[in-house]
Amino acid sequence: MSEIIDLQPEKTKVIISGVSHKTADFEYTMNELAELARADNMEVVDQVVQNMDKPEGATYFGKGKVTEIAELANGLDVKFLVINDELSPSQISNLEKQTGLRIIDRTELILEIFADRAQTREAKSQVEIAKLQYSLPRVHPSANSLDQQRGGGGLNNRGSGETQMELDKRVIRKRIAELKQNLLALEKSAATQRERREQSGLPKVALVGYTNAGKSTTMNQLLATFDQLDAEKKQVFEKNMLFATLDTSVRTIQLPNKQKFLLSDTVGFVSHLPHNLVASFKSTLAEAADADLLIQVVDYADPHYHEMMATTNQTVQDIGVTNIPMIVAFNKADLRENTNYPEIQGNDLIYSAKDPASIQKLAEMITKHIFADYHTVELLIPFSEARVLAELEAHTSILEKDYTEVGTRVKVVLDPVRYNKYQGFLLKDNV
Ligand SMILES: Nc1nc2c(ncn2[C@@H]2O[C@H](COP(=O)(O)OP(=O)(O)OP(=O)(O)O)[C@@H](O)[C@H]2O)c(=O)[nH]1
Ligand SMILES: [Mg+2]
Repeated sequence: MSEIIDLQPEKTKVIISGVSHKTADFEYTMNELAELARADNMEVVDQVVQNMDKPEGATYFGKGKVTEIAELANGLDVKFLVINDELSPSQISNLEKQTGLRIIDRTELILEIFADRAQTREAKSQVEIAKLQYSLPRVHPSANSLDQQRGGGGLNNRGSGETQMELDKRVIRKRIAELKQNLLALEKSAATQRERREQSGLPKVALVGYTNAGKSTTMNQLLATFDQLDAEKKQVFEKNMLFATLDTSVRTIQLPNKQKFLLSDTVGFVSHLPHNLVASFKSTLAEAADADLLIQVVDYADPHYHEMMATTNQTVQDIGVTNIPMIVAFNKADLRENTNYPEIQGNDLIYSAKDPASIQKLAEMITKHIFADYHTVELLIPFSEARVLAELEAHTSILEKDYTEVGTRVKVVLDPVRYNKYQGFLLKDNV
């Protein structure tokens, strides 16, 4: 009999905890924290909540709670405590001393998941910068090390400890500078690619939304429906886990009427996304900031979809996106009871990314939005104006083309700028 080998790494047992300020979304953020912990290969064995107006300055939890947590962890043989907030460096070190537990705050947890998921050089550098920035104020003097725990560490040791700490910080700062330099080079080439796409004159549509909402699935289904030739090799990674996508992918989609647009899929959001991380990912998110239309994908089957939308809207604002029209696409309708789909409601769509009719509807809505001020016209281009024909062929959707005695007749879809530019060749307007 062959032996069964379990390749899953062992799960780390943790207790999750938080201070409830009696806000409505506390329970939701605690559930989300449990999900995040699971995404980082942890097993949540218990949960501790303290109700109070605001956390204690020195230890985050009150004195009694700290003792309670230490005893609970001891009884459950747990060595890690995950906390639903970003803590100050001194809160973390005080709590670690008083409980004997390793404290992981929300920010560190999210950074860990991102670090684990990052695949490309760009994503890896972005995450490393955010992690180093997080660690900078948390570098302890080495007096905090084993030596001191044993009761050693007089004045002299302390002095050398501080020197070591300064040294550590210098090394970290240097590494951050190095990574930023490398990123700059990568960003430049991403910006160049963006410019090249800009010159293509194609409208840009970006999928945004909470992690695991179905953005990548939506992109893949649009590709499979409208770009059958290359769909397979253009597919992006989709999976039932938090932060499946960390990089931006851009694909060209051609609709049956030959109109083309660029579709981008990017990193998903979560509430209280660490500030450093958002800053680091700004370049990755630039595709969204550049878009002509945003599609916010929402997991309509999740009872907390309202909070998820609020988080998404906030994050979109944080990355400096304003004034871009948005379609809210309520996904996973197949998992809800008594929900008709696909169904258009005003500017929004209720759909399932796994349902072909839904994907058709979504494509129609996209078309309506981005091609609203486009004109389908017939032009007659004299043979002497070969350059005009070349430009049309490169940058627009030509629906029909034939040759007459006086020139080339084309039926073509023009954006507003080109519509004005080629008035002189107009044969038939708005056909
Ligand atoms: N039942 C059902 N499942 C769906 C639907 N759309 C997506 N899913 C599933 O939801 C999970 C997450 O989908 P993704 O497309 O990876 O989600 P995402 O928004 O790209 O997530 P991140 O990359 O983490 O931000 C996958 O397991 C999908 O198969 C849907 O309409 N119905
Ligand atoms: Mg994705």
